[in-house]
Amino acid sequence: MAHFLSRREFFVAASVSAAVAGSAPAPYGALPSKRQLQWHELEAYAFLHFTVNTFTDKEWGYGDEELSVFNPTQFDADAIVSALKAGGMRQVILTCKHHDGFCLWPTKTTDHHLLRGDIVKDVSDAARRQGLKFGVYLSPWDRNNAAYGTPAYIEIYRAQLRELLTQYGAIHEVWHDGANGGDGYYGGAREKRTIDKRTYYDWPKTWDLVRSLQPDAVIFSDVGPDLRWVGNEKGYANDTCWETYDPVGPDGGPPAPGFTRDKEGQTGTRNGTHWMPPECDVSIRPGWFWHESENGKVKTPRQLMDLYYRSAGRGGSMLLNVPPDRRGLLYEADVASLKDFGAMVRGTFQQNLAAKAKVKASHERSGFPAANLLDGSRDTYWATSDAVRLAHVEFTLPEQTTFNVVRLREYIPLGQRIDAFELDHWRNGAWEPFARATSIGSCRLIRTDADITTTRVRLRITQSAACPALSDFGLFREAS
Ligand code: FUL
Repeated sequence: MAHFLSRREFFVAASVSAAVAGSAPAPYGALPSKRQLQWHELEAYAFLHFTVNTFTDKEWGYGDEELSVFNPTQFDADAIVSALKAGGMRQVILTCKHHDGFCLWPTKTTDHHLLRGDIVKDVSDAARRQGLKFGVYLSPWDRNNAAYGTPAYIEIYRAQLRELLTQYGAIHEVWHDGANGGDGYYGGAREKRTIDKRTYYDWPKTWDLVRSLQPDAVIFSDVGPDLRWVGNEKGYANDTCWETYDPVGPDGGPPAPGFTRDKEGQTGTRNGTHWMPPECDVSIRPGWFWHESENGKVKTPRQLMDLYYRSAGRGGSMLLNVPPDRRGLLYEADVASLKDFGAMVRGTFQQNLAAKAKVKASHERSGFPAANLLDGSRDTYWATSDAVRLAHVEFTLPEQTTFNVVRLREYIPLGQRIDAFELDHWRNGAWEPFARATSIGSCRLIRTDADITTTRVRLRITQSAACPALSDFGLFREAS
């Protein structure tokens, strides 16, 4: 079969040959895999929490729910996916089985599944039709299954994964929850079962299975291997947030999902041994599942935008939960908020106000001109020559320009190199600093407190572990 290089492959190949010729910078530290690079481009995507809880008004089902409880009357996967798409979501992850053990597909592994239809099929088909990627959440904790706590359950869990990863086309993310509260129905035993989170699930074996069935899927858990939990369910990473991370257990020993120093995920580890960027999960409502009592507590587009800056804008992703209601549709208030949020993101970033700037860089490396920062592509980049860590780039705008958002991206195939930077604008005949920050990684968004109107902006790299390599610089005015 003829193999044509994709744009990314072409540029990676080009930079590799440039490296051979001695002009491309050497990579620094842990590097992203191809599947992680693809994931970085998603930036915002959705979670759908949907199970018996939607009908019983709970957050954690006990596992003894009647199958007939799950009874959406107007379920419409296309309507759900198109509302998510309007909100700018590029992927959808479905809770195929939550802690209650109720499966949203007609699995052969247990009788505890929906009575008719196949919600996993409907949502994955709708996502594919509308150009969104699809991911699966499969709760390791199963409060229904009689075998939970024994080795037999691990085989059931893997068989469920195998069904999900072989029957529904391409899967782009697999989500392993670390939560476990102990008690449950467990086939009628109604007791508390405690497992050793470090050993019971034998995660490496399960992840090998995921790799063998869906090699392009990123795997999320508290400890990766591809994506880390950001350590809170409020949807934000810290202002300093590294793409690399070395998770450890609460006791300082080996970590496992549900057995980490959670809060460390918010910042990550500078110079960590693993490229393991943060996924920032949050619900559009207080709970993960739909509750009538929360219909008046839907986050506003402004609140969602702020979370976008603090997740996607700090090198991670925004994973926004929008739970279907008892009809099997997204509730009107959620749909309205999503729509306005999506319009705000699109409106803000549709035009780079620096696109026509004249660019002048210090210590520019030949063949990697700073003008590449403005071409809107992640595949071209600017870099300084090897010995230069501190550098600056000036952008002279064709006219007085007003902005309040700055976007920077490092060329991450070469690792996370930059430690700190500052931004200045030209005001009354002199440079005046207006922002100072640390980590950049795949995407750094700076939202200024006030509008800035100027004809010149300057980026100063003030600390870098290796010569800086940036792929994007943009100025934007936030759409209201
Ligand atoms: C947690 C779960 O316990 C919640 O119910 C929800 O699924 C959230 C995304 O993860 O660990």
